[in-house]
Amino acid sequence: MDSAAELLKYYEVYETIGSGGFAKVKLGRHILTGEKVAIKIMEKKELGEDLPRVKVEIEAMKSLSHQHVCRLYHVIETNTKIYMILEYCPGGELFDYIIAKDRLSEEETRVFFRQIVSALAYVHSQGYAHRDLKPENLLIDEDHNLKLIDFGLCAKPKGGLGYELMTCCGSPAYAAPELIQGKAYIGSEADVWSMGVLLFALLCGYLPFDDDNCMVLYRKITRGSYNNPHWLSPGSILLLNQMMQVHTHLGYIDEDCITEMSVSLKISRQSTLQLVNEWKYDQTTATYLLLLSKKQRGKPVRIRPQLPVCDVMSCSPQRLGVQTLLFDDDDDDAEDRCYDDDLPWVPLTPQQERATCPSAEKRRDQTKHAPTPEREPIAHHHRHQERRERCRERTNENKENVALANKDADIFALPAPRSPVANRKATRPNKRVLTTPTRNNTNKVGNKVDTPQGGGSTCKDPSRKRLRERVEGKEEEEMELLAFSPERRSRSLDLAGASRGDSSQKRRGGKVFGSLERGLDKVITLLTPSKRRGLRDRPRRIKAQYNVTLTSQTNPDQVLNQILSILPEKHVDFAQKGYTLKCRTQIGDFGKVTMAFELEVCLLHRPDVVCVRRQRLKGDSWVYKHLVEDILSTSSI
Ligand code: 6BF
Repeated sequence: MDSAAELLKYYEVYETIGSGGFAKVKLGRHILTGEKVAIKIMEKKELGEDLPRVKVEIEAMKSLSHQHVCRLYHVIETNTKIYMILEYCPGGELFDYIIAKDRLSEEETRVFFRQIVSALAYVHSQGYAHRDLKPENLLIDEDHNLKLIDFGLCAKPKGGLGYELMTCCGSPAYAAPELIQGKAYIGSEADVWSMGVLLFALLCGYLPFDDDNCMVLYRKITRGSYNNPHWLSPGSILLLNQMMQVHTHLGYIDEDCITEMSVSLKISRQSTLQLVNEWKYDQTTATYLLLLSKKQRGKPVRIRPQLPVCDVMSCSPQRLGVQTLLFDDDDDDAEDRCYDDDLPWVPLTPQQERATCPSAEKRRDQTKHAPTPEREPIAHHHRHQERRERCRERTNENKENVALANKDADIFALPAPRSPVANRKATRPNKRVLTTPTRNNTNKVGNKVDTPQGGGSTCKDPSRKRLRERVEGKEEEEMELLAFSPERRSRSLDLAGASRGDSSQKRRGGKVFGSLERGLDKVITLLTPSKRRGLRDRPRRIKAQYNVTLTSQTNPDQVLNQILSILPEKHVDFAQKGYTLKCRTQIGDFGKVTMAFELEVCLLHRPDVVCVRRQRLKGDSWVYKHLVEDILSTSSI
């Protein structure tokens, strides 16, 4: 029987709502119940090597049942096609929701992020790792709840989730360092990293690690360097920092703690590391874990100098074990410690200095990199002097900071060093660097605060911000390749190239889509307004939705014409159906369509103005965001 006939026995099929690498998703209705569904349609012939991925997705979704995981209802397999009937999420992608709002408040982020965490905790508890977490893979249902989709890249390691995986997958911007480095990794840990990136995207409206050059992006991710915009609360900063932890070469033991301990113990870092790695649950273990705990609560990673009073109290090193190590109960005594020149001088690590004196950190700017294992070679007396000054500043500023950080302290549990998974986790000091804020003013303001020093690639000017490519469908699998192959990336995805006029596609006499391959339903001739009226007399009246851009105009034809005149400039091919423009960009790569979206001029109910409804059908979300922003802002509507 014909494939479609089999589907049509049970479902009414409506318009396409999206297409990925090898699947098309259509709206549908289950005939028996009348309920709406999403129908994912895959052509077996086109699947080729991706067929196993579809099987993986189906098997995973069959065994998952959770309020924030998209439900699979029905699988129809015919000779030529596979249909997956899935839960209907009319709110569309979380991605579009974020960009429509520029960014979300912490309150709204909290609601969504809890749902994401609960979905992932469940998925992990079932032995799966998702491996492609991004806001495009979270849909919003009719109750405004999130549903996780796209399990095509998920993995279920045979020995359980603690076992390492090797396949490099997902979208580079959301991928954990160990993943893009091609190392073995723990799937659930990689998901936690991606959740950190996702959380950042929710709170900021742009990506923490972004660059047009794959190698630069790769370096940013492996360093774990990103900028914290000024609007993030200390709690958010801390949480993000915890989620985007880079493994270090020290075998996933925290470098700062080791540095601090090695100085205090007066032994090499290597020896310190060996001692810690014995996990004897002795003084060394306790020191390490307590230092780590301090760090995780946003306190300086610091061992107290040995106080002379110890000798009086017979707290000899022997009695206490490896070495007498006294800890700060809190940081209240910081000032005393700083000014007490009689005490043995314990130098501060660069990280400690930052943690101790936020103002010093601000001067340095907010760009932070991986910790340097060695201490800074600054002359002793000079440092001493500097330290005094910093401590003076600190008494004014740091208490407040620590107090803020402490509010969130109990979110973070100490890692259990014995468990193989936790053993791999290293904590690192705050690190963040260059971000690429969007055009909105708030972000610009934020960017001023985040004056990066070293990297030089922060784009203050949004037009300079080049766009991230879609790594979707088949390309997702080749992520490793993409990460190392800038040429390939620019060949298929160079938007700037297209706007320079590299595209060979030229529009003539109003005909659109010219020789573009089959794809959008029909080639439509640009119609004059009078003919257009025949198709649709007047624009649709709609209610305000988040994928709608309001204009200040009242004449829809004028708005339409403004958009029509700008599209060729932006090298966007389009077909017109009444007040709807079906748009595509075709960039370089042998006529490959890299993006498809719709713009529809509509009338809003209240206020009575013209608006433009946008809908992305295909292509990288961030590229789409910038292109549509560009079109609508240049159209002067
Ligand atoms: C599982 C993949 C899925 O979709 C949008 C709507 C309705 C339902 C939004 C616009 C009508 C209703 C006007 C990929 C491209 C969108 C999502 C696509 C993948 N796996 C779905 C489920 C989609 C799924 C479930 N519901 N929907 C959906 C989306 N619209 N208004 N981007």
